[in-house]
Amino acid sequence: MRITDARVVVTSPGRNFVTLKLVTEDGVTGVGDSTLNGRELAVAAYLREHVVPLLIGRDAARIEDTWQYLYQGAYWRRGPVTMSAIAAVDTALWDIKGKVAGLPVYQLLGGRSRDGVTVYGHANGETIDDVLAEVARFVELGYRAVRVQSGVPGLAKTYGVSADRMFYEPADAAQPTETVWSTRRYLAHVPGIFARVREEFGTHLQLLHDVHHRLTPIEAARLGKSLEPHDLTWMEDPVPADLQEGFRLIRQHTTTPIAVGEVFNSIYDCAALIREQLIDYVRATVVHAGGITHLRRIFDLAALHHVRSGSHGATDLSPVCMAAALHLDLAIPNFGLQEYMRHTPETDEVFPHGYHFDDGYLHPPETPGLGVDLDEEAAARYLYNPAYLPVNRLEDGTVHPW
Ligand code: EZ4
Ligand code: CO
Repeated sequence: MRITDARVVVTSPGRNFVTLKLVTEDGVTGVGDSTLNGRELAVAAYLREHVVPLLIGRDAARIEDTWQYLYQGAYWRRGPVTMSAIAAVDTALWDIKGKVAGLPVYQLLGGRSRDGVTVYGHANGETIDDVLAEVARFVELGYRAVRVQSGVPGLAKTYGVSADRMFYEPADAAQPTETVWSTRRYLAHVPGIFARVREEFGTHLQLLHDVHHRLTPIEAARLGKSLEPHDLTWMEDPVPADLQEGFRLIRQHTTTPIAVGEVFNSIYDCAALIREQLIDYVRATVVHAGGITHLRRIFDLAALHHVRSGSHGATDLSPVCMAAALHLDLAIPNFGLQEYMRHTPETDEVFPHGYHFDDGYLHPPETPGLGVDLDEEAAARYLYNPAYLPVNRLEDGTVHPW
């Protein structure tokens, strides 16, 4: 079954997305997400100029072979642009295989290992009262796990705390917004927030916190220790994992579990972290880590070392990525949690999908393939709109050095 057409669609229904749609000679289609927040057009060009010409005429049934062909064949290995492009092809081929087999993709991955995929939502607020109200709202919606981010007194704007509660969007301007950071103010404030949240909501609710790579290892160790009484499910991205050995230092000092990996694009980004059991959750995703094929490889390595999955699922990961993630989450033995931020109605219109939220769980659809599509007519109505993530500076004006 040959691939006869491959279309790269850039659309901006509220935010930018890049999607690949493959078509086979017998008219079966498959979709894959390749959105790379703030660098979208680099991936679109990589696909259009360097991948699409290689796909036409290839056998759509050969998923692993195509992955190796694009990865080994590029010569230039890894990197977010390459791996997001390969991810889109891989995801679309799994979608096609499911449709041809008449099975949802999770069945091709070994079938379900659980009843539903536990997701966590984002409770953001400037003040403690805002935060408590937001956590309450997620609890009422049925969430079993909530990420808690708050404003920091003395800082004008904190990454992860949005003006628009329901559809949080950090890529907010055509020139990056500049924000000011203070580790002293942050470390002094965060533990008190979690003390209040635990007081109000008890011990059963799973709580998470995202540090967004802002600390050094010893500062992260101190934060982890100060959060131990509040029993977090994880402390996310305490330091950037460019320095994998930095996590050894954090581990020596705290039992607060650690999650990292939303910027990873390869198993080699986390091989040492996993083998040395320096983390508890790996947050790599279908779209940025080479598709279902490569992410499955990362999760299998993680399972050997008692590390769970905890995939990134912010709004810049399209419903195509979310659907693919849910099939994988449902099938693997070492699933931990899945991040879930609701998309806007405009995004949902462009990407009709059958996954649904119920009582704290997401469920992938039972339809063949991924159960998500790209409505190309609707997509054409939303033109690309340049938007960048903010740049962070210290109080003296230095660009945050890690
Ligand atoms: O910063 O998706 O855990 N979620 C996050 C997100 C990411 C954005 C980057 O594109 O940290 O808000
Ligand atoms: Co994060």
